[in-house]
Amino acid sequence: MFRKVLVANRGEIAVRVIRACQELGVQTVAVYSEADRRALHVRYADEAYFIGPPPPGESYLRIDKLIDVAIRSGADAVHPGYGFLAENATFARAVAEAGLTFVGPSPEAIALMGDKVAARKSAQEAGVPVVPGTPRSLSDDELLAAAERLGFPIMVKAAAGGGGKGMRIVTNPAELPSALQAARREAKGAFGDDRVYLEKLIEGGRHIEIQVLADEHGNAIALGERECSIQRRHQKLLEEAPSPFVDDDLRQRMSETALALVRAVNYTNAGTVEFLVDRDKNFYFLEMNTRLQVEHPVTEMVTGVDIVKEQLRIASGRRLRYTQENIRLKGWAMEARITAEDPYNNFLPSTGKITLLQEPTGPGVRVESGVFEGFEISLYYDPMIAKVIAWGETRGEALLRLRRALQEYRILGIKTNIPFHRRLLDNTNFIGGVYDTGFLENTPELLATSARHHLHPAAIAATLLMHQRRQKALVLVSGTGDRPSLWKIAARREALR
Ligand code: MV4
Repeated sequence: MFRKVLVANRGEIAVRVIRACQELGVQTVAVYSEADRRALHVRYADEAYFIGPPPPGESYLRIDKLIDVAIRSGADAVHPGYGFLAENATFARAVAEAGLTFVGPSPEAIALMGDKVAARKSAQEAGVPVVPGTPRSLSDDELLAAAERLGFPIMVKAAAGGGGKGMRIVTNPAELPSALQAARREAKGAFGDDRVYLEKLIEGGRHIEIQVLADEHGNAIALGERECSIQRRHQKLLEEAPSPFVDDDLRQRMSETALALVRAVNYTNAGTVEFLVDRDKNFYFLEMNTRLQVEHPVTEMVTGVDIVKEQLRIASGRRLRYTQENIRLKGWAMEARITAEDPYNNFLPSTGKITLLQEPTGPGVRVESGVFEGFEISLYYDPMIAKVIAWGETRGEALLRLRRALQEYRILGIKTNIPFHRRLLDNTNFIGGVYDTGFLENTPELLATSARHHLHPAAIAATLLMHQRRQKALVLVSGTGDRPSLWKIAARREALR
């Protein structure tokens, strides 16, 4: 195992990686910008080094400074967390060239999966279903012809993109030229690469991803799926594992498909294969994320696998400690991403000093936080300040625990999206597991500022119990306030699709 690991990140994920190192007896080195002098990751690490001004381009994204600190501190490995340089092949290569180990996949795998057109091709060659689309980067004229063949609506995507950046939906041929121009401009600005490709638009799909782990000895396992359809402008807000939509057969097929891709590209370490799943349970490869993901805890809670420790073990050359047969899903987990954003003002980022903070705890509740009372939230970094993850034996118990935890959460000084999450957890379609990637857009009442009431926990529990027994989607007609006598539960006619 490594002696000392440099954590090239900040916030809750830096804290998460430091904790894993501590449990393995590995020393930790934090880096921090001017804005993070008092940050939690600096306090928890064994050593901390100042790397520059608050803008990421002058600190957390400075490969030269990070490598310099790694060498000066005597670290033998670097963990990138997520975001920043986590999927930067140049950084992974620079770490290796400095004689250190990058805790993640090879630079080649990062580069291959970072090129979305090349990733699509690899997937196709491995027998992984992809959305019908263009096979390589084409000129605008070729794209126009290809679009006619594919049929509308289509999606324009950036070859260097991912995560929804540079994406455009086009519903008819007349819109295509301007959409191509806009997508190319956006892609050029964001990635320095204006190549785009087309895919047929899959409507009403769910965003479901498979977590994988692969060691450097040819062993690879899948840790089940995460349901990530609750998103706003390609930012995930809440994730759960397993997915309410996925049955054992679909899970097995998606897992085997994800592992086929892992083997085909000689992928190592932790990774995530993203799929779009349509109403008929057809699934299509979207992209592969070559990093530890924000939502990894829900998988940890239902599998019992510590993904970050496993990353460190794999990077140090050890064999996987699990075979596929060892992986059993137990219970349910749900994660709410807590952001310093005002849900009632278009999710405007909120800044300022946290003047009071009481984080939730208790049975089945895990909080991954990067903040403390007195910490100043700035505009320099991602607004996500913490994640609350609830585990339960059933989906209902996980949901009720998350609800209870968000009720306990006290945070003053900044605005957060906690009230939004509390509404979401009271939405009957969400409670029934009936949602797709269009859910937030199609459910404007989640953002209403009018007075609101909360459902009674027992009403939710009853809804879920009925749902579970009958395998039907149930809709809670009423059941608000503290008067259980008001419950009325109506069975929806159609089975949960
Ligand atoms: C799609 C799609 C539908 N059809 N591609 C979004 C992020 C990136 N990983 C790929 N994404 C999507 N690609 C085709 N051909 C739907 C999404 C998508 C999405 C689209 C609009 C609004 C929310 C979304 C959430 C997840 C995925």
